Amino acid sequence: MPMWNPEFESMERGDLEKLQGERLSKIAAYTFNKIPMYQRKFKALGIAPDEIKGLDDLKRLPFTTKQDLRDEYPFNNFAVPLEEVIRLHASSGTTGKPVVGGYTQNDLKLWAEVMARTVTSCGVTDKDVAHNAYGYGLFTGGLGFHLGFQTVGATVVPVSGGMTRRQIMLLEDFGATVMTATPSYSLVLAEEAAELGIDFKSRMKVRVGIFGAEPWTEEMRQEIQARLGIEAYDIYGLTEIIGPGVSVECEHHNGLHINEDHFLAEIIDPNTGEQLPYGEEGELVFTTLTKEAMPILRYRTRDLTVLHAEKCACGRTMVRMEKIRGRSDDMLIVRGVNVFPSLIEKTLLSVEGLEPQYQIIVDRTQEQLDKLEIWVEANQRFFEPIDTGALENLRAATEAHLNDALGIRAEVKLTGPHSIERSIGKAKRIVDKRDLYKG
Ligand code: DLL
Repeated sequence: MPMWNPEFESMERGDLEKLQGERLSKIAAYTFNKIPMYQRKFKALGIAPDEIKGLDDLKRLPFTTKQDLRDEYPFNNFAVPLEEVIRLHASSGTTGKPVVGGYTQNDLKLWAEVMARTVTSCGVTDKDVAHNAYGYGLFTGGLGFHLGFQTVGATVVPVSGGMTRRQIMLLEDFGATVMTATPSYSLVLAEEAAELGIDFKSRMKVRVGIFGAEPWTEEMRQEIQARLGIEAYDIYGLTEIIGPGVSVECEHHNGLHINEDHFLAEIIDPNTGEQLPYGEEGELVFTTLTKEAMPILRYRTRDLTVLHAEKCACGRTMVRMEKIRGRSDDMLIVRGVNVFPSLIEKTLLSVEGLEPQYQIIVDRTQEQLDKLEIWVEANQRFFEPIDTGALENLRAATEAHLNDALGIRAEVKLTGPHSIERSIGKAKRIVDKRDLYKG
């Protein structure tokens, strides 16, 4: 499969590291000179920007957290005056103030470049019709993909999220060959098609799906590929760094290549902040090397993964990150036991008779004990007519599987088709009612 920019995407690692080192020393000086927050951080650590000479000095630089950005809300962490900022985006943050992203003309050119690399990596060309169901608006998904498709010359359909029934019509009538959405919304589209009596696999021309913006397991990929009859690619990104375009899979699906000439990645131990070597799991941290409006040093994403630096069979030399394993702040602690939502998803998808629609509910009983409930939809066939015996067997089997996998007791509630709320963007899979009791 071709690359959009082989000069950089398959650069010798030695040359790449040299380039990264030069860019790092420039961006350290730039952030220090332009952003008061970084001036304070450098001073607190007792370092001067001219001490940052290359990649080896990365670990001396200060971290940036989401809270740091909130403290500078909305524009205090911008390195340029607002006249030079030509676009704003914001994260969907459900609590408190959102994180803002600002872009200069050059930042939008950079975004177009990394998104063109991204869609090319998934096999998209100017011959494709791209149905873009990521939300357009403050969320970076819609407009980020729009820029990428436009840059490679694909025919982009800026449908955004929602009006699912109409999307099915447009997917068919416009002959989309590529679709983009959150993985959970791709299943909503599949479900709506089925309800309309349309066999997605045979009626639609869609060949490729590019899915991200929320965690999804390998099992979920298999489920989506089987239901839609497409090849599904994982894409990762975040508002703080640029939006989508940070990393994406290639045709080998063995990790997501990071656009490392622009976004320098490291893995740290989330408890100590120490850098970890390639191959070890930890928190993903990014430094932007070329951004103008909102350069960021060592941003702590809270996303957990592993980096691999061996060259990929596709020819790209950029490091690969494994599929995100979870977020350090998403991990549930139930009765003192760590529970990863991704493990729940994996387990549920391995049980025949369940649908890929679930919600995890954590609550506290009167005895102050944590209670873990998993609501999951059972296949329609159990309800026409309702077969309570079979449902009870399925429930018990699911509970046994979960208890084995998690090591603690989870109560399973099987629900009927469509009973769990569908989302057009990021799915809300976890409801932690214990939050209600916090002061
Ligand atoms: O979700 C940007 C994006 C748009 C990525 C479209 C991919 C496609 P935010 O709204 O700022 O930005 O959310 C960023 O979402 O820190 C991860 O926790 C999560 N996330 C994003 N992509 C993935 C993925 C966009 N492929 C946060 N797998 C990140 C798992 C993901 N989690």
